[in-house]
Amino acid sequence: MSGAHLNEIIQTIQRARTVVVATHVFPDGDALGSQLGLANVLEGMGKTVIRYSEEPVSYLYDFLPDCQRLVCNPPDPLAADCLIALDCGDSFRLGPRAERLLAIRPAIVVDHHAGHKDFGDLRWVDCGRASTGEMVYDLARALGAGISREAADCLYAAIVSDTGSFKYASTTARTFAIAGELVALGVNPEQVAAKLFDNFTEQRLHLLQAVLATLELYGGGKLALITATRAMFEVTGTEPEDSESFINYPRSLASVKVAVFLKEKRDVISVSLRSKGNGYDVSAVARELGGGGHRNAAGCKFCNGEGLQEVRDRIFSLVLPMIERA
Ligand SMILES: [Mn+2]
Repeated sequence: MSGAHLNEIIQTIQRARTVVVATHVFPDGDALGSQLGLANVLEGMGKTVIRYSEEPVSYLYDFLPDCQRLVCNPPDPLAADCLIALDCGDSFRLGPRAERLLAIRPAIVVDHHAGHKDFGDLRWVDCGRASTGEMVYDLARALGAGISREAADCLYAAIVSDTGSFKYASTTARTFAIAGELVALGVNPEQVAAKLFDNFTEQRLHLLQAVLATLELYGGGKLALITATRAMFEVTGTEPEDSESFINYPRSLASVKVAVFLKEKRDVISVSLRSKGNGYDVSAVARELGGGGHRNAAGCKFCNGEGLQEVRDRIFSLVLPMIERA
């Protein structure tokens, strides 16, 4: 375990009495698992912990221990001894109240995003790590803290989420070693996987049916596109969060190198990008369009009234040349 400010991070956390733990907006399994897991670890060390989240947690993750303890109001910056921002590649990912959160000093940043843009006072950023959950595990060990069953469940869910169930190229021997230690602490992998993946409602399956019917292939089968329109959400009585993980279906095609999922939400079109292997860096595509992420999993948003066709064309103008180059 190494990092520019790691020793200072450990000393700062050890000294702190009140800690605010935050993560990125629209939090995924790694974000929430890391946040709730670390919060639990810190409470185990006798600290007062404030779990900040911009919005209430999605039903997809409400099985995570202590998620009902997330609060939507940032505390008075003077009332906390430090902030820990987890899984945020950029300060704006902390949400509209990032500035107020970052007024809590020192601000500690733990992250693994490619193209991470430095912010905060003390940083541990390692793009070679498969998940922030993995880094939180190492941080807990470096703090000499105990890891409860609840914290272990959170960190395991974080790791499974960000490695695509140990499938992505970012998965290392260290990832498995940490997952193994979490299982030794009592995590039941079948239970966590069931909560994360076998959690569909009937409406959500109907949404999947409609979305998969939009499948289109380009670039000799290397590029797959699926689309979820506003009408599909309305007809099936679902919300955009119900389309979480649908991107894995086009990605599952043997010929596909890059999968693209366009989601038409109320006034935004969000784009999920997935790729396989080292030759297709979708985080570069996302960054070019104002988003971010990892080499094999990234995303961006279009908020200026662009139509689906226009968004598709902009994505393809970057992805198709990448496919031809590889
Ligand atoms: Mn992550």
